[in-house]
Amino acid sequence: MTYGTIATWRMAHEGVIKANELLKKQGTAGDAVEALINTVEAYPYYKSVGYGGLPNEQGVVEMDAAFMNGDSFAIGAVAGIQNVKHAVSVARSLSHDHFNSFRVGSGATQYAMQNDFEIVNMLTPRARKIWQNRLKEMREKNLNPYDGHDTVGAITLDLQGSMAAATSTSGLFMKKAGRIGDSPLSGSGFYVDSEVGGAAATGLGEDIMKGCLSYEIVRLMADGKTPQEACDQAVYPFIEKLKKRYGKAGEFSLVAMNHKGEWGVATNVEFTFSVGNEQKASRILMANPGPD
Ligand code: SD4
Repeated sequence: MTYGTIATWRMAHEGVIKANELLKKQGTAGDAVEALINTVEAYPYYKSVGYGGLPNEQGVVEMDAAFMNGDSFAIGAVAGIQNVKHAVSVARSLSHDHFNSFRVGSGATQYAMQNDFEIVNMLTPRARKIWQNRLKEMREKNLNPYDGHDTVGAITLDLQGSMAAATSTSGLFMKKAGRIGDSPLSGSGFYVDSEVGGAAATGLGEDIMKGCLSYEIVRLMADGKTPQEACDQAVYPFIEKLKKRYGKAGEFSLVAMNHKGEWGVATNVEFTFSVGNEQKASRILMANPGPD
């Protein structure tokens, strides 16, 4: 038995180190993935996740997050949640309920308040400044409002052979109020089955959800593909299909890990990610855009 972690973007690096420490000491995949995402959520300088995340066009930080247990398939998710420091922990807590396990907007925030999750104003002075500057720039230059967006998505494997997946994001900067991306959607933003493996996504949610790409990667791994083969076969043909039928495709980056700790990545942008395992607590790697 081995353990391992893979997570999207450079911002996950410190969280991957933390997850790896837990996994090494027999921690569970669920605890490790939550600790990883919490680390990213708490860091105010990451502009697309948790505290310090950039707001919607009205200046409100609305976050999406999810948690999945690869043994039981239990899923918890929140979308458009406000004023909650650790959206992924709320999602994990919801995953213990059979009913009402995906909550949006005020219902999600209410649940967090009733269950003593940390409530804070998520709009930091820095994020407010960036939002104000962007509003001004948009007025002056007639720009597309959307600019900059990333999700932390992670898969963990523990020494007992259990796996977990989780995501957290403030979504698209300058999104419309109530807009929700792929990150809280099972099968699109994330999926994990401990007997097979898991996958998680970052990129343009509106396009990622058209292909249910996280589920597709896990399905291909179940068919015997390596994580890299599964990523290649799920992601690149779908991007081509989208371009052909829809005329364009947004940004896609997916990471995957199987139940043996092997991993794979597919992306159509320059993409950094972090991998941890028994050999090394965390390695930051870069993937270049794949087949065009
Ligand atoms: C979303 N997938 O809300 C997220 C944002 C993201 O890189 O990951 N961008 O659509």
